[in-house]
Amino acid sequence: MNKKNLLILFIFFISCKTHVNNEVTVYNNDFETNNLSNIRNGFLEQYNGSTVLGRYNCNDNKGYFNLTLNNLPKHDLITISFDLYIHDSWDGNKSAPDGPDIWQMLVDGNLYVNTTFSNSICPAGGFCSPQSYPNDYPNNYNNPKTGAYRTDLPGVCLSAGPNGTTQYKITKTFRHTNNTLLLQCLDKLVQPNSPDPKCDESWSVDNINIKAITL
Ligand SMILES: [Ca+2]
Ligand SMILES: [Ca+2]
Repeated sequence: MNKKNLLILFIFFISCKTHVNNEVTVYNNDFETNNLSNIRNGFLEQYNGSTVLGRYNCNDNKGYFNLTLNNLPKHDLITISFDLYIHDSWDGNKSAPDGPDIWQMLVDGNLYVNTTFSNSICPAGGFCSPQSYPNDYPNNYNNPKTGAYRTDLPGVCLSAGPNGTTQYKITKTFRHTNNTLLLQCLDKLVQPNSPDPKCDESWSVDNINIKAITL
């Protein structure tokens, strides 16, 4: 490396000084020990060989969970990540009586995800119900399962048909300095013509990890 390149490299390192200084995991839960501490409206179920938080549907068990963290260390940013499983026949942006099938994530009352998911099967050349994810609802029309991590997972309810389960990796990093944090995940699922709404469409969460970051 010549002197000029060395100087450029040196300047690069100096200018990166404001990057992450410290990163602490303040919450981590794969639910395998049935730990529901800090969680309101928590339910556990086995899915695909793992214990998951869920399943939820607002027409069955209120369709939400709240996770509260107290006494967080001093921090500038928070990163929240988890697996979100969208089970069975979600209808995305469809209107009543099938949808819209909305899912939201809030932190301290602020909306970070406000979207719809569709597990519709697309016939060749035919219509299949679009979803908003990875964008916000309304005004976004993406193909079913856009942005998914896995699309080959089994459904939960046989009566919901062959729609299966779609796995998404949700990750959000945002400015946050309070020493408490309230994470809320919830659905506004619509399917009044189903005798068993939670079997028709539901969701669950696994591997929640929350990091507090100082700059
Ligand atoms: Ca698990
Ligand atoms: Ca629906």
